[in-house]
Amino acid sequence: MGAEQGPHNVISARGHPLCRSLRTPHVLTPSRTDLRHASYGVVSTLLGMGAAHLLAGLTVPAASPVLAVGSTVIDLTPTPLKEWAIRTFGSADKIVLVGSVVVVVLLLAALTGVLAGRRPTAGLIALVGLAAVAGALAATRPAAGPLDLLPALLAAAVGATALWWLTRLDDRATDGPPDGAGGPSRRGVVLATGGLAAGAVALGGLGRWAASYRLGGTDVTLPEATGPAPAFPRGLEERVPGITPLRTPTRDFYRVDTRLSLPVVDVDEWTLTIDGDVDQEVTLTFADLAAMGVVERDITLTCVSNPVGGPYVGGARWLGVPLRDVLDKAGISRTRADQILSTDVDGMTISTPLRVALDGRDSLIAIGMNGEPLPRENGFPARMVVPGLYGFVSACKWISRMTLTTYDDELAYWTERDWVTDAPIKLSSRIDTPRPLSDQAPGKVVIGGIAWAQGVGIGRVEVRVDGGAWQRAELGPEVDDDYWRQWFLEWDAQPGQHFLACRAVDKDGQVQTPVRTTPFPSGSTGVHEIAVNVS
Ligand SMILES: Nc1nc2c(c(=O)[nH]1)N[C@H]1C(S)=C(S)[C@@H](COP(=O)(O)O)O[C@H]1N2
Ligand SMILES: [Mo]
Repeated sequence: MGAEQGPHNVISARGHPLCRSLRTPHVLTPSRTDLRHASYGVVSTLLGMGAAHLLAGLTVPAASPVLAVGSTVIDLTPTPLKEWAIRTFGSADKIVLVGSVVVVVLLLAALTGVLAGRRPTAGLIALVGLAAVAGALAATRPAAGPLDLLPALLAAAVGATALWWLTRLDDRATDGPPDGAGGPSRRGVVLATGGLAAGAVALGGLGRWAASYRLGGTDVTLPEATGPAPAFPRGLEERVPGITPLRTPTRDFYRVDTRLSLPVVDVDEWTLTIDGDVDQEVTLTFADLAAMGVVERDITLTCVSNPVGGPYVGGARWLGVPLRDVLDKAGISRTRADQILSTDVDGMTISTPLRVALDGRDSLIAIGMNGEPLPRENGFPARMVVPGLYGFVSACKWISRMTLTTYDDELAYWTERDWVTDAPIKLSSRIDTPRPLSDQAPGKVVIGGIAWAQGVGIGRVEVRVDGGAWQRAELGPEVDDDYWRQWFLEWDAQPGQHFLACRAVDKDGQVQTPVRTTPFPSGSTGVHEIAVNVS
């Protein structure tokens, strides 16, 4: 990739008569040489990264240098910057992040190459140093093992060898055809560089494929629910085109987590341990869980990072074991714990206030979603779901341990980053249709969307046009109080620009506040207001 930019042209341009005459001034010669060597640094680093990505794909995907560095950057990113990235780039935030990491790494790699051109040993040491940083980061991830060092070691070995080889080829290269002394032609060096670049891309691609291939299927047999949810009502989708479907199709369900690669979980080896301040520590297999008696619940999950009007909210039918039943296996009647510290298969932690989770709401260890096993993205093989709490304090995906402990003794990932510990989902609503800034024909326009008040239920939804009086919208079918509610209102649109706003009122009469707050530290508030053009 990197080798296709500037350096190639510069190298081949050297045969051009004009360029040849430019070769003499000493100021220009070093910079051209530097550019060539920079390309060697970039290509060698890419090749090392590609080889490491493949090895990681075959062993521990998250130990890939790119992913290890990326994950560390995610963890170290200050909360306001993270908020900004999610706001600005949405779900593409990780692509932007990995892209930025790669750009920085390749800049460093280019410098390494330049250094190697001048002082070969120093250049090689710098390249090994780059790989060592990645190795250190991979090996210090929460659930890292000794295997996690291997990809970085391989990156160092492959990268340094390639750099040494290219630097040496360049040294011996001649401007004409290969000379009698065995020196390669300039063209030969360019070809070698291009070949290694292609190799890097191929290795990296193979690594990606290996990782996803190893993820395998998620086909487990789900048990029948002893407490099946009632028949799911028909939503307003047909009546109100453009409205959020009453049940989010699984593939469209939002995804929010700190991961760059999906964890590889073999369900036959997976276990869930309950420990900490319990009567006795227990470890359950997937079969143990599935045999415990599962219930089915319709619950709307929401992310604390969802801005007003944002997309990080979804409604699904979850199949799972009541959380209390799972904790009772370990015995918690005498516990002094105030939090459940959940740990995922890779050591990520999420804490949930114990009393809230067990206050009678339908908290689950979920193993199914919309009639299927959990998708990889949403926590296969098991996750926590607690209605009414934002996901970051409740919905631990790929859960492998629940430790009964206290906030004084242990801090979870987001608690360390100053988010609140008890985070009830805020009463909110969103306009789905018409789309912001869309053009509408005058006459009947249907304004529609969704509203949620988990735990209490939506009492009514109101719509305001151009700052006028709040008008009551018509509600869609009710699923349950933990589930969102669709709504719509017919509006007689007159030509001009108009502002449309909505607000929810819960069944207790609490009105959604117009006061705007950011998602940090306990969830955004404010009403969703959009502009549309009628002409
Ligand atoms: N292991 C793990 N679980 C996690 C997270 C995470 O980063 N790691 N993110 C949480 C957050 S912030 C939310 S909002 C929900 C999102 O669940 P979803 O991706 O299935 O929509 O998962 C929660 N569970
Ligand atoms: Mo979240």
